[in-house]
Order: sequence, then C-alpha cells, then structure tokens
Amino acid sequence: MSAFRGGARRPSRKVNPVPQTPVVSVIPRPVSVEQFGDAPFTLAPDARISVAGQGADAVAGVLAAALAGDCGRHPAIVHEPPGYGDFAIVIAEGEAPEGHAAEGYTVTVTPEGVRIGADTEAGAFLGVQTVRQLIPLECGTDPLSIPPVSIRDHPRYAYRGAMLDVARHFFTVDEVERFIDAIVPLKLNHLHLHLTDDQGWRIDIESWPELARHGGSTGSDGSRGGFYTHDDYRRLVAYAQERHVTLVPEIDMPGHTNAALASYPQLNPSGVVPALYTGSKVGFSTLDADSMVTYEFIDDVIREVSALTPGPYLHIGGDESLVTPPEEFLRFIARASAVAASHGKTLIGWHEMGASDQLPPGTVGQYWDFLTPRGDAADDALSFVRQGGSVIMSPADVAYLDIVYEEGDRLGQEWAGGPTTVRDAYVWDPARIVPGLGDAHILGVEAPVWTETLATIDEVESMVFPRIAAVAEVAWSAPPADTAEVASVRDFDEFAQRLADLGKRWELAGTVFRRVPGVQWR
Ligand code: TNX
Repeated sequence: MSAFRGGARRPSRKVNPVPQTPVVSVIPRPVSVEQFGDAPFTLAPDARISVAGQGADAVAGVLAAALAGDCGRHPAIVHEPPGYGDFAIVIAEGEAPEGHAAEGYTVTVTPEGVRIGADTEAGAFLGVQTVRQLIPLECGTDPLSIPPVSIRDHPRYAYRGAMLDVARHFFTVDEVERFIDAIVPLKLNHLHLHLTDDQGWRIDIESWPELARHGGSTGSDGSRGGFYTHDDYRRLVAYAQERHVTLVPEIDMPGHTNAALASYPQLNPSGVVPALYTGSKVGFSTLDADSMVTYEFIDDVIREVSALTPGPYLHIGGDESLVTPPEEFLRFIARASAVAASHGKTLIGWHEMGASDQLPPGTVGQYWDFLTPRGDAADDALSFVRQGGSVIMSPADVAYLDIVYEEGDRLGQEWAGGPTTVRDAYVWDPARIVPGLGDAHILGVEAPVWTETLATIDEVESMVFPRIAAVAEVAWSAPPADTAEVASVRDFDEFAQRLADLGKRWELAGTVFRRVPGVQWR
C-alpha cells in the first residue's frame, strides 16, 4: 500500500450518548416516531391495499410482493378508498413532512389500517421499506399485527450510496441485482459501480471493443473476469430504477487504467501494451495527458456510457494517480473533465481531483480520506465547493466496507488506520470532518466496497453487512441532538438492538452477514 494511505490507529472514543426516545425497530432510524394507544393493527384475511395517486400502483406492488414473500399474505390492490383494516398508499401533494416533498413520507398504524402518505412515488416506496420492518418476523405463522405508531420521516442527505467494485472481481448482473435488493431496505438510493481499474474493464465500449474483450478477460488473483454488454447494463439500470436506485457508473482515470492500456497500444506513449494485471497494487498506471488519442478515447467511452445512463451522474475517478506527475495530472483533469462533461452528465471525482481549479460547474467531489483529514484532502474537498459543486463523504476509516472488522481477518484490507468496528462505522458525523464543509455542501454519504480480496458475492456480503447499516443510518438520520462532541452524537447500544432485529431479516432473506460481537443477534 502506498505511504499516503498509512495512518495512526484512531484514538479510542469515549461514548457518552445523548439519551434517546424509544423507537420502533427500523434502520435507518426515522426522524419522528410517536407511539399511541395499545390497540394494534391486525391483518384480516380480506385486507386490501387501497391506492391513490400517480405511482401508487407500483409501490403497492412492492408492498404486496413483500407481504407475499415475507408472510405468505396476498392482499388485493384496489382503486377505492380504504375500508376498515386495509393498507392505504396515498401519493399527493402535502402528504410528506413539510419541506421534504422529494423523499419524505408518513406511516400511520392504527386498528383501522396502515396508511403510507408521500408526495412522490420515491417517498411512498421508502415508506414501504419502513412498513416492511414494522411487520413482525413471525408474520408467516402468527397473526400479523403491528403496534400503533405514527412516523414522520425524511432523509438528512439526498445522496445515500453504496459502491461496488466490479473491476477487481467481476460480479454478474444477477449478483449485482441481489446486492441492490440487499441495500434497498436501508433506504440507499444510489449504487456507484466502479467499472474499470487496473485489473479489469467491465463495460463494453462498442467503439473500442478490446477494452472489454481483452481488458475484461481477467481480474484480481487471476479470476475469470467478465463484462457487461450494453443490454446487460440496461437491465441493471432498469432493475435499479424500479427500486428507486440511481446507478452511478465510474470510469476511473488517469490512474487505475492498466486494463485499458493493456488493450490498445496507441494509449501508451511507448506504443507497447503492458501485460494484464491481477495483483493488488495501486497507483502504477496512467493515461498520457499529452496525447490526442487519450482524449478521443475518453470522448468515445464517456459518450457511450452517458448514453446508457439515465441518471444525472458520471464518475471519472481521479484517485491515486501516483505515477502521473502533478503538473500533468492538472492538465489531464482540466481537459478530460471538459471532454467528459460535454456528454451532459454532472461529474463526480475522488477528492484528489479538487487539486484542479478548472472543474466543470457542479462537479461533485468524493472524500475518501480519514475522519481526521491528512495532507491536502480537506482542501481538495473544499475545492469542489469553491467551484460550485458539493461533496459526497466516504471517509475510509469508517465508511469503507472492505476494511477488516478485526485484525487478522481472512478477507478485507487493513490500511485505513486499523480495523473498523460496527461502532466505528456508526459513531461519526459527516459534517464534522472537513472544517468548513457542512450540510449545505454535503450531497450525501457513500459506503464503498473494494473487491481485491472478495471473490464471490457471498464474500462481498459478509464484509458489507452489518457495517453498511450503520453508514446508511448516518446518511439518512440526522443526529438526535446538536451536541458538541462527535462521540455523543449517536447511541450505539440502542442501534445495536435494532441491528439484531435486522440481522434476523437478513437471515430470512438469505443475505450473508457477520455476527459481530457486541450485538445480541437473535
Ligand atoms: C483505495 S481510496 C482505493 C482503491 C482500493 C481501496 C482498497 C480510493 C479512491 N481508491 O483503489 O481498492 O483503497 O481499500
């Protein structure tokens, strides 16, 4: 690992949490939960799902599928006002908590019924994710009843993401869909796909076919490789879209490009291709900033990927370009980002790209340094804001999902200041990392999983769960009080109780997760 990544072990934090009101067992924690009365909702055999408003049918389908899959119940979907004991999904202006029309929702449970209200289909979809966690685990055998409760909820951040590295080890469309299914209950709404790296190129580029054919033919540790055709990628886009997840494709440059350099001699100043790479080193490859061909290549690649991507964002990497001389890096970023932006997407780049003061308007930075910024990381992150953009927070020592849980773990990496426990992943605040970078300029939070050591989707899940639940709550739920101490922002013990319930749901869903100590798994 490069020296830049080294770092002292994080100091142990004294946790002295603010007392919190009891909540229902939902992750991420809803903004407001009121419990009233004792009489629960009980599902009758003839209960229905009443729908009103644009998009409510689709959301009702999601709820119906959950009730069928989780509980073996089959309520009919009707376009009539709800009767006693029905579910109701209402999408209309003014249903969401005020000021949170985009993704806010309410859920009200009384003996008369379960009502989900939202201004948008996305909000109602998120409400259904909450209702799923309110439904008791034993709903397949016991009567299905839900305690009376009134929930008002909305996200702290608009961008709540996970990143899957499909470049080091390749994962099939089915495997990525399984990953999407597993992150949706956590109200994550972006999936960043790290599509290219030294070890593999995973998206077909029809104008440069060798990228995928040759550059995608292997992966870390000599794994079998693979790539997505345009049709595969469209399938993924549609699957994600139906679940209100936006795909964010990343084409990493100028570093992390050995697979591309190995596929086309003209991308190399020497005209000679390097061998394909299957190791785990970073920072040894670079595109040539001073060659015309480099920008023709970028233009073609970004044109094709942009055309396949309905979402607003396209990530162009920019990280760890350790063999690109600094002046050359700046020339490259200015020119490459202009070419990339010409295809209409808002660009995202790892924070190193902030070294450039020539970024296209609105370019988003992704901060991956530590809770205590080192080197130029804080200034690089602020540079995106100075240039009219915003920042996604992915501090590696808490949000990187491939960092080991405990020293000596078989899977994962150790470079980010020691192991990361679930508590570490939970007790931090995105707005207290880079001085001067507060919520007004934080687009959101993302948890990346890099896959140098993770060869199967089961191995990926065994690293990702449960830590991703902690990061998802950081991304969704504002801290309960305006406290001065970051350590007192979140009550881990209360979170751990909810996590135990979620673990049972993961088990039933077949999601692999790690039964870390400190949680009373059921
Ligand atoms: C850092 S931080 C990387 C990846 C590695 C990962 C391993 C950053 C943007 N890049 O290239 O896979 O560490 O943990």
